[in-house]
Amino acid sequence: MPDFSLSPEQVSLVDLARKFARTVMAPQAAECDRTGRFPEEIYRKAFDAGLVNLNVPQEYGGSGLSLLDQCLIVEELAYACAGMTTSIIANCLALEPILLGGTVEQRERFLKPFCAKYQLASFCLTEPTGGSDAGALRTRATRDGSDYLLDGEKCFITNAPHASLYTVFATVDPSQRHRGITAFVVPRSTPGITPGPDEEKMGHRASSTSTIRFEQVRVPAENRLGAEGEGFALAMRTLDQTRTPIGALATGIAQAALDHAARYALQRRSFGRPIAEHQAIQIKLANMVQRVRAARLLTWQAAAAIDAGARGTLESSIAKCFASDTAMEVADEAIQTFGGYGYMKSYPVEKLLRDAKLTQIYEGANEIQRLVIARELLATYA
Ligand code: COS
Repeated sequence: MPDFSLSPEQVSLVDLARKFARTVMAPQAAECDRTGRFPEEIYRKAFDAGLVNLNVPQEYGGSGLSLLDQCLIVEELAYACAGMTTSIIANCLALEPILLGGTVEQRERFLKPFCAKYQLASFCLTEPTGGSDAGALRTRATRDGSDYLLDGEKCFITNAPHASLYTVFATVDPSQRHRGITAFVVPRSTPGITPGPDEEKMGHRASSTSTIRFEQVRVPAENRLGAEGEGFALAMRTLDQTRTPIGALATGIAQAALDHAARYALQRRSFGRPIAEHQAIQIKLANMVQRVRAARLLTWQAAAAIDAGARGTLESSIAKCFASDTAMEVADEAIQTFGGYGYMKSYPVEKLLRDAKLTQIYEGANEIQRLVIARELLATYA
């Protein structure tokens, strides 16, 4: 019988993240959502609390947490504000290629100074002409002596205008499709980098998303992660690690929606009694709690499998896909439980629906997750 209880250390992590989320993040969440403000002071406090760079080993200055521990934290943060959580965990996504593909020397050179103080990093893969078909990216890496020159444009890049470090995927030869893709670590101080203005987004409005342009950006070959052509597999291995925390983030949104709906149902009255006593509402709540718990279990299962050494391609796609669909469904049902009030911006649940939507799209649209799941599944029957 598997033991799903948390260790005392994990309970402490949850307590730390919950306290931070509810006392520091939650009070600012509605204002940041309304104005689109990027609350950098909160991200600094998250860094001081040890809630940023969760995946980086302590020897390099990070928190050195297992994936399951990261998921426990991410769910708590997202319960308070998914947008802020996206900006906080974007560092994990951007730094993962250095952890997976960097040499010991590169990890020392990039991660130690980066993690020594508050800084943000961005993962630069998606381009205006292609997101799902990552193998078709067009940003060029042209060899020039002992350097490369990067030219191209990325889009939908979290934290791009605020980051001091970028992991950039570019191709040394587009005719080779994914076999030409190569990964580089690029400091913001390198000439030729221009982040675009913040996009006006439907949700996750406390996070920053923009394009970023690279024009004749000179990067020394010692900033290349792995060999030429190894970048695509490195991006996929990175996403195998980071899609599970997106499952946790979506679970946090879903749990918040369920909590709001249940509390509202107990105090809102219709036909002479609390609406929680109507079967129509009870059935909604019963379906919601099942989905939320299943999403959490699938997320924990994926994290535990990866922590135990599995590649996790199948498990992380299942967790991300199921939990994000759950967040959408549960937020939708929470709005329905609130009725007209649920549609109003002065109530908290419409934000949850807008935030949930992105979790079905980023780190691989759920159509791509289903493609990955089907491929992995069918391979076990072949
Ligand atoms: N780990 C390691 N290697 C992997 C891998 C993984 N999880 N997945 C694929 N690869 C390797 C394959 O083994 C193959 O290697 P070879 O060249 O040696 O044969 C290579 O990568 C190409 O794989 P594949 O044929 O599966 O590539 P496709 O172009 O058919 O599709 C998908 C790949 C669609 C799965 C990929 O493009 C993808 O995940 N797209 C979504 C991208 C995304 O999530 N973007 C969000 C960015 S962050 S917001």
